[in-house]
Amino acid sequence: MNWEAILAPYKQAVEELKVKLRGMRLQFEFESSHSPIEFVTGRVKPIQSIVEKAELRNIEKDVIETEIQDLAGVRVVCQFVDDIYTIVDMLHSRSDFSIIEEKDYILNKKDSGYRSYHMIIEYPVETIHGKKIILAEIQIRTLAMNFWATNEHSLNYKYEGKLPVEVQSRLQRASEAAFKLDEEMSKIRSEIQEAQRIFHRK
Ligand code: 0O2
Repeated sequence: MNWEAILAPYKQAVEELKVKLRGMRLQFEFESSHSPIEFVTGRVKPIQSIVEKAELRNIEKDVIETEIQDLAGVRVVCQFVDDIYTIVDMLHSRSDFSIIEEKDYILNKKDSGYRSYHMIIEYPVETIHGKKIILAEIQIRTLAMNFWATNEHSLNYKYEGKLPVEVQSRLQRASEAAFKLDEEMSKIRSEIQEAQRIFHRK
């Protein structure tokens, strides 16, 4: 398989989506209002992990592009939980892509302790062969959720998905602590934002 050629439109989509989402952040900044976006990252799934995921789930090569929905992935990281839903609402009103699936792993956290809001979108990319509509995943989460997910992801990689029970239970506790942190920060949100406005003006 010519992976480079297959993944080229996905690479372009990730770059375009990063520009667009970072543009939202800049616009909030120019208007001197609180930005619901802290930062934006993106990646094309590495070939090795595409192959591994396809093997694990018995996905045939010719359906990889429809069955693996996160070949293109962008991540929006927010300060507060409410910001996540502000972004979700804003993404709903956009006309440059359509949302085909949403998973709220904040209201329904995963057994692992994972929390995040996921959107699968259909995104049109202009290629040298014409328009190609690809699937992309947008993950929206708080800084605390991101901290937890990044660490859990590293541990899963280290233990090849077979986490020792002790590590699993620590991760469960860490997940609850991250959730509590988000709750506590939300309660003093207006104070934090006021402080950050003053800081910005200086
Ligand atoms: P990577 O290495 O990040 O690319 P589904 O078929 O809907 O049950 P699917 O397709 O895996 O499952 O979708 P889901 O559950 O929305 O997860 C997609 C991505 O979300 C994952 O991609 C991870 O990035 C992230 N994710 C989901 N669950 C967890 C979790 O328990 N811990 C962490 N750290 N991340 C999670 P990949 O391909 O698994 O991994």
